[in-house]
Amino acid sequence: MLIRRAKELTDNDVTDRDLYLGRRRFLSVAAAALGAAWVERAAWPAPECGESVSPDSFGMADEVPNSLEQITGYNNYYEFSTNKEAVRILAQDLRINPWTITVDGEVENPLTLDIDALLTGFNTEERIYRLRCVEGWSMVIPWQGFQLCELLKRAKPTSQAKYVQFMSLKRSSEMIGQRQTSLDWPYREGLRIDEAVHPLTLVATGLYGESLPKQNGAPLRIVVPWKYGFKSPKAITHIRLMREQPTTSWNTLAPSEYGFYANVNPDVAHPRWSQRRENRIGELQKTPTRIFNGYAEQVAHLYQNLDLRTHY
Ligand SMILES: Nc1nc2c(c(=O)[nH]1)N[C@H]1C(S)=C(S)[C@@H](COP(=O)(O)O)O[C@H]1N2
Ligand SMILES: [Mo]
Repeated sequence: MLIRRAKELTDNDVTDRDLYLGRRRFLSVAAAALGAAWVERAAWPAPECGESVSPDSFGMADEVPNSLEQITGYNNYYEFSTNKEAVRILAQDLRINPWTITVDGEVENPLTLDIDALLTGFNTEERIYRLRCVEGWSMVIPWQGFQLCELLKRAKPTSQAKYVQFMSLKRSSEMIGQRQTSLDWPYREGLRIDEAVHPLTLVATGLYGESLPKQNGAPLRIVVPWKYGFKSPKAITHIRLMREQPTTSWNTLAPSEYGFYANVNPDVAHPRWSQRRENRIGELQKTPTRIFNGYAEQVAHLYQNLDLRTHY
């Protein structure tokens, strides 16, 4: 296992970590190994932006993915329907080619890429992530994708860029759920910039080795595995770097139920139900929900100065 505390490092660990990080980088990190900050970082050797992650890192190899049938047959996608079983059929009406994505706002280099550039121009890898819906169900999904930081880097965020807003497609001719006012369209989400450039934050372009199914957000969606599923917007067309915290669809609809942070947290109940346990799709017994959806080693340091009860 790669996840160990600095004070427990042995020669074997050093070899593992050395291989993982590359010798030069390991030496420079080791040289800076002083105090609590190091223990924090040593918990998980975060890769550089665009550097791939070893498959046994953050428990990826331990999780058994849900079946393709489960992942593509039970979906939240309000643009099509609030009925999770109907989405797989209704979403097939969406035309996903041509498709462009624009990155603008607080950037030096605003850009618009078409889907082919996105599918070929980045460091795509497999990431097996848990997905925990705020409603209390969860799955394990083997995504293909690349780190969002890679895309943001190309746009060169300015020093004023503190937040990132995502906008999904608005096209009610094909997205028939948009004829309903269940949410204000387009679907909008957002992250703090340090969350957005975290190496776990993915632009997903496929799953199970195939291009992304339409019901899962084709041609591309964001995946933020330590947050409730609604923070992982599908079918995005626009990313805007911002100075202020962006408004988001679910938070606008019901601020007391869906916070901006929405970190998975068994200790903070939803106003209408407990978040202590979850129903892993396909399993009979409920399973305990984990803080940050099991990714605390990787992300807890982002929230050191935040009260997770008020910033839910
Ligand atoms: N554009 C858009 N993105 C969305 C949603 C949605 O309704 N519209 N639902 C969210 C919710 S609530 C969840 S749980 C996940 C579900 O992702 P999946 O269907 O791929 O499992 O997508 C999220 N992304
Ligand atoms: Mo969800």
